[in-house]
Amino acid sequence: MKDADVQVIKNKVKKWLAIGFTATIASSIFYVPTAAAHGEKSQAAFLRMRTIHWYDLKWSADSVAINDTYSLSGKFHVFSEWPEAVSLPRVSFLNIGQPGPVFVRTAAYINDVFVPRSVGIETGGDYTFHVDLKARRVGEWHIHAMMNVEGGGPLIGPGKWVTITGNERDFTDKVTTLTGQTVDLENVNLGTVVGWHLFWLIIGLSWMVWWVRRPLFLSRYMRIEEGDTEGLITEADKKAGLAVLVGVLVIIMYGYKSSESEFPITIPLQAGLLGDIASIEMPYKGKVTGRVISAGYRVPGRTIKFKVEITNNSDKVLSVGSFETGGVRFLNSKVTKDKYGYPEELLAPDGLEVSQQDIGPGETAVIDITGTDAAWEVQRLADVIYDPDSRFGGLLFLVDPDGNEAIIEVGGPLIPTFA
Ligand SMILES: [Cu+2]
Repeated sequence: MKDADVQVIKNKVKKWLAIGFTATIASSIFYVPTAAAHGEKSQAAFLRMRTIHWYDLKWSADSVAINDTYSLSGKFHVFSEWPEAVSLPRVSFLNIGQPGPVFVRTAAYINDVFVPRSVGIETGGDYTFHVDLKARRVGEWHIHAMMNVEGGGPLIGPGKWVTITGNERDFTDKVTTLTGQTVDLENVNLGTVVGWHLFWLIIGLSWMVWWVRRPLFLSRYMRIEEGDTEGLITEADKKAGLAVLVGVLVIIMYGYKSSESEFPITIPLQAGLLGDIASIEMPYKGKVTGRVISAGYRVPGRTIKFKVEITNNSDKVLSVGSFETGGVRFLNSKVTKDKYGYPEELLAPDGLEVSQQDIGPGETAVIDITGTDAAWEVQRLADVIYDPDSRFGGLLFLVDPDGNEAIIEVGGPLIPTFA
């Protein structure tokens, strides 16, 4: 290569380094992080639409004080046509999506079964859940329902903002053990942990200081090289070594004995799968069926459309009330109103259009259903165009005159149109 060529390359490298450097500095100055999305938007749309459907969600308050109880409850449906990319939910953990323990979880239930451990849930089933939390950190937090599936990862449900007020120092997390003591989990045995670690650290450091106070490397190295090791380890060193050896063993034994006598009753960590939980019996089960004939969405666009054949074998008139997918709820405002203050960014109060609203007893109807809202785009469900499996899944809620809901699972190939 000629010198001139080398110079050109060098200049190019310099130029790109300068651009990269400027961009890095600029982005770190101008980038103001906002906590708007919390992981779910970046997940593949088809995964969000075909795994867990959360509904009837109730966040108990908009604002709570430190130490107050707050709860998130509702139901979830495990989609039948579970995607291959996620292991079946045989080992699942009901979690809460929050930025660290801003709340502590005091209890969690699926179908009234206490679930501090993982459980198995069945595809196609519906479950109720309830998580009790206790406010711990002051601030505004976005709290999500969430299911962790082994071999699949986090399946994040809808999140809602809640404010915690008060004084963080007042936070306590008291539990009473089976031995009758009441302890505060926030700081239980913290002094003991810190004390023992400091103690051993000091012993270790003292042992080093004992040696380091004399010239350490070069002089000792040279004397060993010359074979003149006389006096490198003195009688006092040997005594100190023996004292430390015996002392350490004695202190370990003492520590063991004293903690044994202070805590005579201890148990190993309680772990293991809690087994499968049976799903709840749903009203209208087996009496109402739906079959998607075709489905599509426009790119770019904010609309999902599908044609579904619904058969109503019940003895009531059923009206199409809402459609839910990936946490976004499209409501037919003539039938369904939001009851519990669903997160605004996920709610389309008037986003559902139907070609036929009511289905009489014994009737089979083919209905065109259109869900339109910015949420389809903002929640990046429209990004299903980038997914390797262009299929959707969702729940269609039909309402009888008494307000009971028949829930139909809908899903199938979702074909984009570009015109
Ligand atoms: Cu969030």
